[in-house]
Amino acid sequence: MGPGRRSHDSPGGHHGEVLLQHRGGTTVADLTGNAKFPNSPDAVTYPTYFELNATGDINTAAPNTVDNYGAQMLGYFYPPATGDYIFYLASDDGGQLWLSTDADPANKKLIAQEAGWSNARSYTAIGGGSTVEAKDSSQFTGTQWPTKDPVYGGAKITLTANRAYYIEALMKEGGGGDNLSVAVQDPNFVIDSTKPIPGQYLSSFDKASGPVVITTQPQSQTVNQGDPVTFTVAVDGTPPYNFQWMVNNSEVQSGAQASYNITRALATQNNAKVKVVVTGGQGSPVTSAEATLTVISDVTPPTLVGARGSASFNAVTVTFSEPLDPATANTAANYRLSGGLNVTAASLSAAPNDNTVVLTTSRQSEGTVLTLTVNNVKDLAGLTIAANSTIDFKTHVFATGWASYQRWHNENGDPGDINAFATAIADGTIRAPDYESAVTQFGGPWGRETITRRGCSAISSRLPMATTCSSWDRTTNRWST
Ligand SMILES: [Ca+2]
Ligand SMILES: [Ca+2]
Ligand SMILES: [Ca+2]
Repeated sequence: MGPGRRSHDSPGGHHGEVLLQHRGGTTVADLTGNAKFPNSPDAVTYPTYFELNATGDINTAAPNTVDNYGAQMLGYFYPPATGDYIFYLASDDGGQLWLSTDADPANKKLIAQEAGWSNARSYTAIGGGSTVEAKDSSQFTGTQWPTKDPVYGGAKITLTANRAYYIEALMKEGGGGDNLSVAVQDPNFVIDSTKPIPGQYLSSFDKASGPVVITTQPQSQTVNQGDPVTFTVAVDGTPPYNFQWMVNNSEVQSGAQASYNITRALATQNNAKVKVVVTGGQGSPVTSAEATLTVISDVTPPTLVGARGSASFNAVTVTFSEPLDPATANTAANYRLSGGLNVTAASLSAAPNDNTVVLTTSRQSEGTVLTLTVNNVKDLAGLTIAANSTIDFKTHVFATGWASYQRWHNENGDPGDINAFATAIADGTIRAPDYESAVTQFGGPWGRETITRRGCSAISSRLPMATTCSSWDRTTNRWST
């Protein structure tokens, strides 16, 4: 992070922040050791005071947001007067506060830390695992600041009025509550030290102070029908920014997002005009140039890609080459199975997995090759699969020595969330699992999922592992369904 990115000529009133979304750990080392750190954040925002996930009202502390992420807040602090300053850190979980002896990040010194967790804006108390002293720059004995406070044993931080000092706070959240904020006590008690530092004493790290300007215009793009497309703008000037995206002069998205994503381009969106009106912290709103979206029409009918049976012997998961029209995909009569089996229901998975259909069938025999024949199923462009398209697959078999293992994830990809499993089994609907494997003993890393009722019915093993699984049939050595 070289000094070339900064612009600290004057207080812009705002502070830059990067947010890194990743899993595992509660210490700052878990954040700084991540491959995305520091140059590939998942999100960047510009709160107007020194608090992560700021509500926008400095009188209201930030709420808990999510789990398993880390954050870095960085920018410049402008002291209102020359004299001694005390900085306070609060975070959940582990956090660090760094201040440079000047505007150069290379001269930053660790001046406070949170070893455990604290409630939001809890600058003079702790939650657990840390000490009040370590969160106070004047009392933190591990300080790297060159001048020590003779009374309290921490740092004696003497700053010069209106000069830019690089400041950086880091936080790593595991689970439960999450927050990060920094407060300051100034020599004349002008700033409220019980709240985060207001934006008027801060400026952002990577943006120049001044009226908003567009540095990169949205570009015209050509995509195939059904494909995603994203329009992006780059701006400079005093944050924060609001981006009002417009398609054919209609407002489609407003907020902090510098990009506008269309998950599936429609044929009717061919030749659409996309632009964005950007409002910054200073100056008048600026309107971008217009970009044109060109959509190439879909002329390819869907095809069969794969089919597989299930451990419950009453379902077949069918994969197609592209997303399908729900009406035709959900019609059971469009699917035919060999071997005298009936298809009683067809269920198209939700987007973005809507190229997958789960069929409910009459009882399948073990280890049998079946042929699935499909007719009348259409893609989103209305093109119909070739008549009597077929695919073969082999049904599951019971085998000793291992158990099939299936996992359902929540929408964040977190397999530890029991709610994802509850959703997967709700009302007896069969949703394709996010992960499947085989295990040699009962109970994997996500044991909560494998010991519940649905997990049992998905097990195809003769291992003696019944505990909560009352449906184990000792005569047939099968889980009854
Ligand atoms: Ca949390
Ligand atoms: Ca936490
Ligand atoms: Ca197609």
